[in-house]
Amino acid sequence: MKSSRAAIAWCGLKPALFTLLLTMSGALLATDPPTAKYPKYPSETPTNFTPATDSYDYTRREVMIPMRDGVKLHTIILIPKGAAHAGMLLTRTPYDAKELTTHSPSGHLGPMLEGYDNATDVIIEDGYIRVVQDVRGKYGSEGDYVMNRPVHGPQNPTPVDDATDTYDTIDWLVKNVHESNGKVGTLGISYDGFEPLMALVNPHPALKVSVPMNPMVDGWIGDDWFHNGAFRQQNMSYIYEQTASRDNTIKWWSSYHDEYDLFMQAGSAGELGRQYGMTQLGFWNKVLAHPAYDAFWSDQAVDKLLGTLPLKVPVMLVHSLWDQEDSYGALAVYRAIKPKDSRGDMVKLVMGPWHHGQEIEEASSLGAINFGSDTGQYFREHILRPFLAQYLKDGAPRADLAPVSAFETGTNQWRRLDRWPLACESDCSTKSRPLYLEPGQKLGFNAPATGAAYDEYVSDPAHPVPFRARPIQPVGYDPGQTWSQWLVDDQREASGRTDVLTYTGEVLTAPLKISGVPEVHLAASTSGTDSDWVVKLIDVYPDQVAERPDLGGYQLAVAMDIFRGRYRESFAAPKALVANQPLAYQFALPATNHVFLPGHRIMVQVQSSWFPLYDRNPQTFVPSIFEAKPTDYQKATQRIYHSPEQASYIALPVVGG
Ligand code: PG9
Repeated sequence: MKSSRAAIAWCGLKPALFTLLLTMSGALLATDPPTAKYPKYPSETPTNFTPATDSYDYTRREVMIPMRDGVKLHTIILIPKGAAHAGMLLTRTPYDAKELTTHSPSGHLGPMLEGYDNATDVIIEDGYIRVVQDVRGKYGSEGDYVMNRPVHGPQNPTPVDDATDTYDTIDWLVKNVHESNGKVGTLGISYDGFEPLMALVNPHPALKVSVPMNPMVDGWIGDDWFHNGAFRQQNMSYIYEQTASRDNTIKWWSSYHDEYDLFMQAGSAGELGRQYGMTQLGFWNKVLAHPAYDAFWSDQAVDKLLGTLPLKVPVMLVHSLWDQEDSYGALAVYRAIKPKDSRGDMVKLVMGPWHHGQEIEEASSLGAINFGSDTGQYFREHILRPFLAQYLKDGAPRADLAPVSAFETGTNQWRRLDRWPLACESDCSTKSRPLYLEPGQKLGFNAPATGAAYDEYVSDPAHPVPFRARPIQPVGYDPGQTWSQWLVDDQREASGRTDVLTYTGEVLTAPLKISGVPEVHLAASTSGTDSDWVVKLIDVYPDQVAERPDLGGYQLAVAMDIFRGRYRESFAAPKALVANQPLAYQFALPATNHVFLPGHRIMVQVQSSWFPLYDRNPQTFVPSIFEAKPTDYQKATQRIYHSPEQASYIALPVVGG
């Protein structure tokens, strides 16, 4: 220690600087690393490994395609060996192009593609060149990620969006993939279904067909983020993982087996977001800043956007009748663009008895419900395949498809329809018939004449109604997870609760067919100043079903949704409810194409929470429910009226009624 002090004095240096110099010099004079004295033991991993792919039945190219602003997008191109003049099928995705094209690594293209977002049988059978691209800002692509990037305009000041990126990608593909015939189709599910819609905005001339399946269209009205203003808080994990990192390596976590407990302990969704540090995430902050349907959401509504544009590319919209994620988008776009189809063959609609995206999977059943045939395989082979071929395969015939191919649940039959919701092969009428809630918790087509004016229940935010049986699983598709089936869960779980009103009709003696959008008309009051209303239209199976004992008395929801009361006058301008005053609420349920069979009953359930999928309504009006405080959450007495003066009913789209 003394000598070092002398050394410091001699150098006239400050001690810290002296120590630093000593350390650095030591590093420079250091002997070889310790391993140098060991014998050489070469790594068994080469610096570069080149896969031997001569036996493969496809070639794989990974390219970085430059966009007009210079950003390059990671694109995987899978070309069947010997392909010539082949059509190209493009999917753009925020879910990892590499993962979507290596589901089961193989020398055969089929196993590589078998999995999410590939209609593999169609791709292989018709020899398409498969192109899958990471969207801007995700995984292998450069650039900045913006959730469902709005098109250039009030919500996006840059000159680039998913429409321009699709255009530039197609332009590069037709110039650089010489095995192709210069024709490109685009298809995809969910977010990947949003992309084929973006492709329709100023489409590239080489884009010959677009197949948006279960597309994200309006995140506030009825797709992934809100339904009629009620926030789908279980999707917070998706927002977290999708935006916390470019490659989704920052994973959500939970310290609860039951998601009901996770969300209850937090109180509000805003508080849970704070617990998870989500205010670091741009999209989450935008959600917090826009709880109502303001321009942030309405400017991004893809159906509204496409409704202002000319229709230049044939489109097949694919909708799932039990879509647990995007039950709104496909039909909203259909309503917006069908009127533009002057030729009558540019817009096709397909509706199947599927969960979100089940059309590319085995689909002979969903949960406990069987459909008598593999409806997914039927769709791919007899609807999707000929439709794509007509536009992408040189010399292919015109597809023999009806404007609408709709599976009729209940009877389990595919129907060829001229338009939606006209629900017959012939020109039969679809007439709206009011199905009234009646005293004694009955249901019928006759307006209530006498009896009690209302039924009531207590809605307690401390004990919200679970949207399915607990323990509640997270949103997800991992083995053992049944998120995709929750819309067909047996609703008996709820019908026995005192905070759920259940109205049941008589046993049907003849089939009753509905085809279209059931519309809720509630006369309801709350002792609070805000309230959610959940309405379910249910097919009740006979008390005993000989061939399926497990379906005895099953309560199968054919359409159900939630409406946040503060928006009853305006989605953009929430307003406190007048306590204890019967008020009118009107909202659409998801589309149906269903036959209630003889021996079945119709049921309607009404409740005021659907937890934890949707955040709780404090039932006290606050500026933003994201910021509700524990003391804001108050019990409320809810009344559903069914008097001649204050009738509640569902306008059913009855066919041939
Ligand atoms: N529509 C699906 C989704 C989006 C956002 C949250 C959760 C699910 C999807 O793109 O898979």
